Amino acid sequence: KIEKTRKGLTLDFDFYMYEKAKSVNKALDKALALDEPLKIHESMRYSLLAGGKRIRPVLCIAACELVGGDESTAMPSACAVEMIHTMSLIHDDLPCMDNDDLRRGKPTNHKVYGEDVAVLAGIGLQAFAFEHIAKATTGVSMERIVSVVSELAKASGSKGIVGGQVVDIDFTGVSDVGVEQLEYIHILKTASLLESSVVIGATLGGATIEELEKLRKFARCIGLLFQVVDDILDVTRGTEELGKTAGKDLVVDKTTYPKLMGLEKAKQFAEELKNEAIELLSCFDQEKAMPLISLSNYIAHRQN
Ligand code: GRG
Repeated sequence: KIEKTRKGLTLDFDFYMYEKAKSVNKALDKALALDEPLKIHESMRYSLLAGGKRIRPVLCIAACELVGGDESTAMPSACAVEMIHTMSLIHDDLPCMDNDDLRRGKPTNHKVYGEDVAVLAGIGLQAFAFEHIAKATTGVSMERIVSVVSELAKASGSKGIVGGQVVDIDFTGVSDVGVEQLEYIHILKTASLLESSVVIGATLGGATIEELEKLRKFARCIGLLFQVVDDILDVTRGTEELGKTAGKDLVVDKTTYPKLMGLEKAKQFAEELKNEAIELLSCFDQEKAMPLISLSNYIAHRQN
């Protein structure tokens, strides 16, 4: 698909995404070798290399390139962001969380390796993410690397995905969750890692404080947009309120944007978030901003 901006600039987005995801997959495969002890590395690699859209690492690389950095400078952190994302998916699928049997079309990690190994694979991925940033990042000042580590640690902790998950669990089954509470959950649970992917890429690329501020706002918009679209897709795919797992006997009582505001208003909200995100990029060179503009459109209109 050829993406065109208001100013008539174009980008072959499918090709862009394909090429970037290919580079990320290659880097992930190389970063996490099948080493001793074999079982844990096999389990970590099983989920890390199981496919996935690779949106977070591509956002990280695109933000780095937008402010003048190279793909290679962002790659170790782009891989780290995907490792944290994979860790959260492994743990999200566990019997004590969502109890899912399938992820990315394959049996979940605990179904293949057992619950004990799956928990450890998540922890192993989290630790390795930070080791990889520290060991493999080159050509960036220590100050910026420390800032990247701090950004990713925050996004994966109690003020990020862990916090979002805990509040989400607390609200499961509660019938009067409001839009503000829903937004709070999703900013932590989903948007924080997407936001940090962009901020980390821009930090590594040498962004100024002003550029970082703009890009953080942009990323928060697309982070929330990602979740609103996820909720809309649940309705349009007909999976809302149904456990995604065949063997699951519980009906998940989950508050979503379409449930709170209706499908049409949720779609309208998604469109507003996308427009706001793209507007926040207007201060950048529009040709260089094309990948992030196209990624915003992709997140808004994705079908999976
Ligand atoms: C132990 C640090 C730690 C965290 C675990 C389980 C948990 C705490 C948090 C859950 C976080 C979670 C699974 C959020 C949902 C995010 C989301 C919308 C995932 C789907 O992302 P996609 O569509 O997936 O990018 P692919 O498969 O394409 O990568």
